[in-house]
Amino acid sequence: MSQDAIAPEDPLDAIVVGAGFAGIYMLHKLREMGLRARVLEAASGVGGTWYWNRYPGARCDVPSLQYSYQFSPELEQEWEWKERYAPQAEIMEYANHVVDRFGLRPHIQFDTRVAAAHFDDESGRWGLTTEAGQRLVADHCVMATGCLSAANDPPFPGRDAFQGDWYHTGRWPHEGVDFAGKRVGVIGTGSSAIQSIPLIAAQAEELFVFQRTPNYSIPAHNGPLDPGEQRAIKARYPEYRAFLREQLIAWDIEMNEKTAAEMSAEELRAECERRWKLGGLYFYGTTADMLMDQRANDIVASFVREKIAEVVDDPATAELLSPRSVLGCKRICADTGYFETYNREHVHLIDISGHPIDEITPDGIRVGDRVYEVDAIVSATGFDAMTGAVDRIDIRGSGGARLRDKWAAGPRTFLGLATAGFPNLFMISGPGSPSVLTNMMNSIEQHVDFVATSIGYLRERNLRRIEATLEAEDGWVDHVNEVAGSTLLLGCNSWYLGANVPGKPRVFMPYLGFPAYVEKCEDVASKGYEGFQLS
Ligand code: FAD
Ligand code: N01
Repeated sequence: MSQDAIAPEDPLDAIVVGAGFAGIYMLHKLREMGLRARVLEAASGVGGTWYWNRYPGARCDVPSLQYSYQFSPELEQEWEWKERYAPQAEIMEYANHVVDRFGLRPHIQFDTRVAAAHFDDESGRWGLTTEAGQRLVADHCVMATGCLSAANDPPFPGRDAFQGDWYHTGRWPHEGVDFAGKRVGVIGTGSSAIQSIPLIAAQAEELFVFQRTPNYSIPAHNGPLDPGEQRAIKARYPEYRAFLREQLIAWDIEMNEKTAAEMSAEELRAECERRWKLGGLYFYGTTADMLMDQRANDIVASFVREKIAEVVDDPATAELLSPRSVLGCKRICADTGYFETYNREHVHLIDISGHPIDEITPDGIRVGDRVYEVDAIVSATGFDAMTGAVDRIDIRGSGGARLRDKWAAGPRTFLGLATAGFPNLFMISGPGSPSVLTNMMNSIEQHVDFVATSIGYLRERNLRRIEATLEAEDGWVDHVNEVAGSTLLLGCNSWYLGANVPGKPRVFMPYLGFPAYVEKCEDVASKGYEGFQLS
């Protein structure tokens, strides 16, 4: 692929930023439409999340047969998943297979980080500049930059002086890390920490886990995928996918239709036990009202705390590991032997809820008077979610308006797809879309299809510009907030609210309700892109 600038007189039809599952499918759709498109990707390979997050134990929490593309029935049939929940390596293999199967690799430019994207009112085109200074021009720009791709790496004082090794789970070395014989500190107890801690503990000589807030985690019960189950799903894939699209979070969690109040105490207890055995995120479906009704949530949450107390030998450690917040207001974690790990003598839980990490010293982590001496630190501190990746690009729309300024008090979009003042710019799973509250493969495909159809619609009619109206955007932002406000999802300091990044405005970013969302998108398209201005 030529690194030369594309002359303004020879622009591309579209530039896609990012080669995760969103960028891969977007490129495929655009090429299918006969358009000249290129993907720019900061990494040296495809896969996005699964390229970067190679920490021990990284795997999907959506069953493999659901976390996969549905756009190609042939692909759907020929790919054989090996485990119930696919590990990172298997998902990477799948991403690479898709890219080669559909001949996409020559159109992806790797090791290319986009630094700026500016809209030119005169030509009606986007000009992109890479960190290396390459300039490209295109009619449309699609940000497929990911909801969880911008690492949140808190600037702990003294960090640069640390003499050991420093890792972030979302930037894990490709060659792997050997912790044998090492004293290790893990900062954070979110999903990434919960997946990696048991495996790091199995290697390390001593492990210190620095916990600010405990998390709800349910055993995943991963294992080989039953070939019979795989055959059965494949035999009815279209029907199964249609069923998934009808679900609130676009995946099959066997949602209980009864509310807590509609069940007897015994029935509810039995359902909690059944869900515990089903494992992982099936727990979201324990009662129909778990995310709406505090009482229902309290009952299910206290069941999880009981399980933690049963598993963890030391009562004080069990108590520290027991979350008190709303179950599900942060994404529930799925683990393999997480709580059990704290029964190992060389694993120590350090409570930093009342007193944060003061500093990183050359040989460890200081909290108050005590320095925990370690050879390696794993920052499992998550992501500047949903807005981080786009915010890190200098995006300027019509009249030179900066997206960072427009979003200073929180992101504002119409459908999480577009934002007023930024014509011909689309986002895949942007803030205001169901995205992270769904099986993201479903959300990604739905978004890409919407964007591709919109571009096709414009071209058929010789139109050159599409832009969300301020009115539609304001209405949508109000609706997203209203839906979130009717749930318990605002009940803790989650990354859904941006609360994990100091200084980030507290705004609930995703939209709850995949089917209602799809219906809205279809309605918008059927009315000639109502809520967008076309010219
Ligand atoms: P990404 O995969 O994040 O890809 C975005 C790409 O854009 C990256 O490759 C990045 O390098 C590139 N990029 C960003 N900025 C720039 C720039 N300025 N210039 C050039 N390139 C850029 N979702 C689920 O539904 N189920 C799961 O079980 C699940 N597990 C997850 C586990 C982990 C550890 C994480 C972090 C996320 C998980 N997710 C899960 C969410 C996951 O992010 C999505 O499922 C999906 O992979 C997102 O695909 P994407 O293409 O939208 O974004
Ligand atoms: O990140 P997180 P993650 N000092 O933000 C702590 C997906 N995912 O990478 O809770 C000390 O959840 C922070 O503490 P607190 C999934 O959607 C899925 O684990 O803010 N601690 C928290 O404990 C997930 O939700 C899987 O008080 C600090 C942790 O770091 C999302 O990605 C696996 C701190 C960060 O947890 C993000 O998960 C992995 C500080 N300054 C990821 N700053 C699956 O299982 C932050 N923390 C599929």
